[in-house]
Amino acid sequence: MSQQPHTSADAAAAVRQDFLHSFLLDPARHSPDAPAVVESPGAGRTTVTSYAQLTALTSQFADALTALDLEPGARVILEADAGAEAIALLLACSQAGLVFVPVSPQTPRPRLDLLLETVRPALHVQELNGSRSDLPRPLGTARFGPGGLTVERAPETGPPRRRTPCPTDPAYIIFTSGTTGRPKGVVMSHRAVVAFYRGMLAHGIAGPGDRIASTSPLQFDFSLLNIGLALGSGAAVVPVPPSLVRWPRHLLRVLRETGATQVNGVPSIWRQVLRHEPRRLAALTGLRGVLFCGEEFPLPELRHLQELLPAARIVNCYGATESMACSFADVPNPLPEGTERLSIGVAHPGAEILLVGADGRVIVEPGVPGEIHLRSPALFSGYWDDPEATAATLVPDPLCPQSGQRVLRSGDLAVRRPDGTYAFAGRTDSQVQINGNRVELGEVERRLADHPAATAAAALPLPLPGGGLQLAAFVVLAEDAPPAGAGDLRAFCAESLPSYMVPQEIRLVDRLPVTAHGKVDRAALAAQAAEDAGAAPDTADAAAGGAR
Ligand code: 8PZ
Repeated sequence: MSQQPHTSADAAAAVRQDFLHSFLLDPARHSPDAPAVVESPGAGRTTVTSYAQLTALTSQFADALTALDLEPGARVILEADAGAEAIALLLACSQAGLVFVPVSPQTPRPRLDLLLETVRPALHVQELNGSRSDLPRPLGTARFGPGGLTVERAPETGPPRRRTPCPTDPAYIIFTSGTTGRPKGVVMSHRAVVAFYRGMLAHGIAGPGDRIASTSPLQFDFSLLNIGLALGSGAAVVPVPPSLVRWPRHLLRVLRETGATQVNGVPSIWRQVLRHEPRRLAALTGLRGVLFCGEEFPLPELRHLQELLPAARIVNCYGATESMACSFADVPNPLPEGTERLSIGVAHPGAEILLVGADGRVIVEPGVPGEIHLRSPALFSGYWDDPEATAATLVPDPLCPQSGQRVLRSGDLAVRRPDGTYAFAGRTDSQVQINGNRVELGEVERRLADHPAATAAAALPLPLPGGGLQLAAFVVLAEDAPPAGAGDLRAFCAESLPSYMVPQEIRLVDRLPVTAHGKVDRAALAAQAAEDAGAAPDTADAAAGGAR
């Protein structure tokens, strides 16, 4: 429990605690010499950045940003992978009252252009060796490195209309897949993200001395959870370069050389490690924890992980970018026989899950599926420049619509179990998770249908023989269109979609089957694909289940 402020200085300090940077760099939580960021980009090249160094770098970056005289709330595109400097830079944006928008250096140019048009940032920042060029004015451009921030072209902006950042201001914007074919910008305020961190830290998932490997790229908020969990606990974050995560030996080398005690990531990061390097994994006896989020962990793989790391605490974190996350539940070890679905627990302290039926009624009986609605101080402020989508997701409290309070309508189904915890039970819409990446099938379908040779397209997840899902698409070509093959369609998608949204398999078909309601019959497509692959009939159900 935090102490009550006694003086006006204490009160002002308490308000400052509601900003991302001051909360995470609060000296009360760590000692200056303790490691804050540990990196190992190549064999034998481990570097440690202490809290004192991270704080100094953050201030140096913040001074350079403040000198640009931008108004609070101006957006900064941060195009980088996670590392000590990138972390200092996002904290510096917070310190300077600016909103960071993390973007992968692998983002296709048309998608970056779309983001630039959408959020109209004041500044684009990349690493010293970043290759982005020809960025349009009036955008300012800068590069960052261990030596500080170098402004290449100052932003062209008017005099600031406001001066004082408030905790209700946006701290960051994260872009996720959108149903309408445009990515949706999830705006999170300082107050919301700090409220989330406070709720998360109450679970005691990490402590000083921990080294938390973060396997998610910076543009996903999972990496922000890891940074918050590590710095908020006085522990160190270990950003694993995205190019190494999918290579079991490289991943294990990073974990070994950095002395990682916890590994956080989507379930699919474990698949290749379990298959190819079980002994090397079991030899990492310093691993005390695993936290996963983003999708259900296939139970056979989870059991295998428990066997190899018998002493590790495994935490199932459930939630969506719109509230960063929602709940943390310890996975029982061993998993009881007959377990079909994992518990997602209950919402973190300060938040509450409510289940709502299709008829709008709040469900109180155990075992009856309903849509998760989340009441929380950590909800997003809205989708950037999209009031319609915001109103559809931040909805009046179903229990007391008169109050003006909004809750998050998640699109996720769950059932309450007799012990009061919840079990995840799929989606209400066509959002799917491919290797933990959120994909709106509609966004993929729109891109395919934009191809001059295509008249209709349906995307869906299909099971891979070795486990996991791949994104597949069925495309109908126009009769009079110039010839196009699956390779052309894939290349067309890759021009503007992130790689995880490019269908791995594209089939050309004469027509798309439809249901009695005239909707594309994805279950029939999945069944057809399973039949073609000679798979067991229940595989088709699994594929259709994620995309009702
Ligand atoms: C799940 C689960 C789960 C999510 N079991 N389905 C942020 C910070 C740390 C950890 C995780 C996050 C999330 N924002 C990650 C994430 O996946 N966000 S998302 O917005 O891209 O997707 C959210 C959706 O993924 C949820 O609505 C669920 O459908 C699904 N999901 N966690 C089963 N533990």
